[in-house]
Amino acid sequence: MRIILSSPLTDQGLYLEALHKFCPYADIRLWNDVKESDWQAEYALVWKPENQLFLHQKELKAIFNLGAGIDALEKLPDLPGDIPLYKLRDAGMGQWMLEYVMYGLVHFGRHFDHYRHHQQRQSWHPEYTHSLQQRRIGILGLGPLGAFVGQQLSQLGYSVIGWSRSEKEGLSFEQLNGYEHLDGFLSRCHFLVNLLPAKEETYHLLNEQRLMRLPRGAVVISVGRGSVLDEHALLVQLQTRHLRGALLDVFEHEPLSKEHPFWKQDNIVITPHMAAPTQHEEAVRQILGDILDIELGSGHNLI
Ligand code: OXD
Repeated sequence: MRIILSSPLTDQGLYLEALHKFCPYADIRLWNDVKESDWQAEYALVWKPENQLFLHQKELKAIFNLGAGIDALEKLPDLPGDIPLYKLRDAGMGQWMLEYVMYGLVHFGRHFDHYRHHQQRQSWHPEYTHSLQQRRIGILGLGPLGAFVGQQLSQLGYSVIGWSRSEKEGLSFEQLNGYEHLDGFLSRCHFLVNLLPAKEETYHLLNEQRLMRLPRGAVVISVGRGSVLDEHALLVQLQTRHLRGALLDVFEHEPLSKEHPFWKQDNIVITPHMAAPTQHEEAVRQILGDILDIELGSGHNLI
């Protein structure tokens, strides 16, 4: 089996290590090492690769995106449209995402941001709060990660509601589907977790009018793609205190520029797109399983 790997912005050595461990007989090469040659791969494992790769590699049977979001890959002009494209589904990222979301719930839900300010003023000041289980957590986007986070939270006893365009099967929590139910969904979320991908139809989906639908004092946790949120509208809702706070891991433009007003907004917590890093071994395991399915003629996990 011939595999080409191109993930120039990450540690490719970790993928190589996992590939050699689980697939010792495969011929695995880095794009940089073969781009001047005629060597052709059957499978490409990529994360933000050069467009050139797809002009050179003409025998690919499938392309694997080494992440959950395929927005960067889809922007490449020469990404072949006729070769199956796979993305990472959970591959170990779900647990990381869950922990990140739980941090946001506790940080704002239990007023840790206030205590930080109290500490700076040496002020002993316990604050009344609702139990987190009395608040509703809305999961916007029920792909593999959204479904995982929602299921886990609901099993822990939290009140969870999900929204996606079309109905997802096998979920044990309430879901609303379709744009006609989006406003109703938002109006019930004390915590809104954005796990939507970047697509034309999700661009600025959370605009001013929709953010206003959230109950007063709601918290936004954004971990899907930044372009889903109209950042200016979010800032206004946070400044007017219609929204209680936001934990943001993804932004419309990354890295977030030094001038961006989010940095100085006291009720925003910023993290640098680290909520759910790809787990190399789990990712490689999932991909090799998919390759086996393809080789056996039962590949079915297309996007
Ligand atoms: C992903 C990401 O899409 O890291 O997996 O954002």
